[in-house]
Amino acid sequence: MEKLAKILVVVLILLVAAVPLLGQQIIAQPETIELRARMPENGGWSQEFIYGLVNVPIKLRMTSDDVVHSFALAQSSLPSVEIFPGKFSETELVFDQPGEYTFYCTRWCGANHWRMRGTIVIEGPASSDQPTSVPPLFLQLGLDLDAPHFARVIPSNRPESARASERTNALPDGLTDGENIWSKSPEALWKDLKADEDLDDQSVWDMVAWGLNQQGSSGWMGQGRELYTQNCLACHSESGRGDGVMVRDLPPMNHDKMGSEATRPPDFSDPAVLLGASPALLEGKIIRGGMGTGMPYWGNIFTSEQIRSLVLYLYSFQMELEERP
Ligand code: HEC
Ligand SMILES: [Cu+2]
Repeated sequence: MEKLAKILVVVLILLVAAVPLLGQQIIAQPETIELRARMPENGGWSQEFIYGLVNVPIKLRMTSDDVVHSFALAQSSLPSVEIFPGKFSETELVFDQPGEYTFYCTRWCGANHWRMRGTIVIEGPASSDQPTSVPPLFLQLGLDLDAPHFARVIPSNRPESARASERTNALPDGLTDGENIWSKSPEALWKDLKADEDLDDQSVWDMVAWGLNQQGSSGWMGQGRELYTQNCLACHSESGRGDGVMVRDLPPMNHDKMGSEATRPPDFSDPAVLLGASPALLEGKIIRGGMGTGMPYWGNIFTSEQIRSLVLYLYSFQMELEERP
């Protein structure tokens, strides 16, 4: 049994090693690559892998075999390119670093739309100034993303960041430490502050909202709203209740079996859901996705800053946050 596993592993490794080689031989140094877009049910992108070299331009000639799609390069500021049936759209890409770059469709072309993703593999020498990446906090903390996480302590009024702003000349320690805020659920942060500060419950909730608000970079709210509307609304819905058009026919979420079966998303309008979840946990879920549940993974699509904006935007279903100037 073990031997079989070993052989399998060897074969798999050989296969993995062979795939880039094969691809390279067939389409090394492409001048122009034709990329056909199709709904995932019809086969998805005609090429899931595109190979290229550092600093050699790749010209993509794209068309659709069914409905309107759109080509976007993940983690980049490149505007997406619409792809129409019967027409060709072109775009040219140049990469100055080797690596794997994700491309994806940004049009809701069907229930499996988010599976329309592919990889551009770039080979060649790395330039020296490549930034080193830090693993996201949920990995550092070893969080179980699928453990139930309902909050028991719920504010009687909506927490409001602006109300706490007046007090911020005397900040408790827990609110000046970004990692502390990012690793604790709002409920846990509230309990910590409540134990240390001689303040009424609502004032402490307002401080929690203020602390979260400080974690966004400038423009986070607009960015979060835009990303949510474009990528999350179809399932999580505008109200955050989790009854978007794509999931209406699915059974409601079962929080005890989170992350295992296809259900509707959790109800973000229920305070117990979000106030019991730390930013690190929500971030982890967005990066990793829901495994078997239909919650897509976004880790290779958005930058870490975009994901932060999304996390904070989710909390705004439960608190009054404000854009900092
Ligand atoms: C295709 C449907 C779908 C789309 C699109 C989708 N989600 Fe989800 N999401 C789900 C489902 C289903 C769950 C519940 C399953 C789970 O938690 O594993 C979920 C769970 C989550 C959770 C976990 C919440 C918790 O309390 O644990 C977060 C956070 C989340 N989604 C954020 C997002 C964001 C942000 C986007 C857009 C960038 C997004 N989702 C897009 C279906 C979707
Ligand atoms: Cu699509």
